[in-house]
Amino acid sequence: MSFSKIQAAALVGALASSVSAHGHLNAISVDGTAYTAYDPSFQYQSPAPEVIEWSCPECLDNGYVEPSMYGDATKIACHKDATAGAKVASVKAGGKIEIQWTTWPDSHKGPVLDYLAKVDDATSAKSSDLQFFKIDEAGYESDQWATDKLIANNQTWSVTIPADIADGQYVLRHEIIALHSAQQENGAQNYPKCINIEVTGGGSSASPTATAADKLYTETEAGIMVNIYTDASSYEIPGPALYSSAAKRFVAFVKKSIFGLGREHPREF
Ligand SMILES: *[C@@H]1O[C@H](CO)[C@@H](O)[C@H](O)[C@H]1NC(C)=O
Ligand SMILES: [Cu+2]
Repeated sequence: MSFSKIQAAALVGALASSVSAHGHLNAISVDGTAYTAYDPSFQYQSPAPEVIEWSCPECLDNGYVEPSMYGDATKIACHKDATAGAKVASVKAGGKIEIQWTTWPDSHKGPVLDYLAKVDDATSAKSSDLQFFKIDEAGYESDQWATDKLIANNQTWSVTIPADIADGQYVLRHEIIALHSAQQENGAQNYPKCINIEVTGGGSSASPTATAADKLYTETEAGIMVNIYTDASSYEIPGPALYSSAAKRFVAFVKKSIFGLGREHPREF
């Protein structure tokens, strides 16, 4: 049987989408201060601009990390062979970080997730040493994917730093997972980006339980291998449980105790 026109069109489409439409970060605003984002073309500048975002020379194609790489922290933590940014942005605990992408294709629907990893010195941190706790997650709600909301908000995602975490430096891991081909094995596409921050004025010294990058996801968990064309409304966001501040966890505990309604992974409400 010959290679059909449909197969050829699908192949051309897949190749085109792997190089063209994806974005990278365009700008990062930390507590209202604008910071330059990393651009993969920086590798051709000498000296390369120093920024708070991690460098990823392999990201010239604006490509993704695939599920077969989930066991490799040097890929899934902060994108392929990424290395620490030279600068660090200061943010107050409870403060806000606005992360803007250059563009995002409407077809690449999926969740947006944000994590923090506590580090001594973010500028010399290594992917394989990062231990992440999740501070923000959005999947499918009210007929909208998180990526639809990001596109509608000028390609921008807003992350609030927990008010109760310990002061010090962290690597913020911001990630979109595109699920348009996730009905097949190894079909999900992870787009992680890392940003160096220093948290000041934290309300307490909470040190949430954290997970190494190579343990964040498995290739076949419900939120990674999923048919979004049939199962969007029951979508389960992947990765470890969301960290919520002590007060929120107390409310979740009371609700669970009284109503027996608590989720296994309590969410913010
Ligand atoms: C969207 O972002 C661009 C680039 O950062 C900015 O110039 C523009 O004013 C923003 N648009 C809105 C509606 O905020
Ligand atoms: Cu694509």
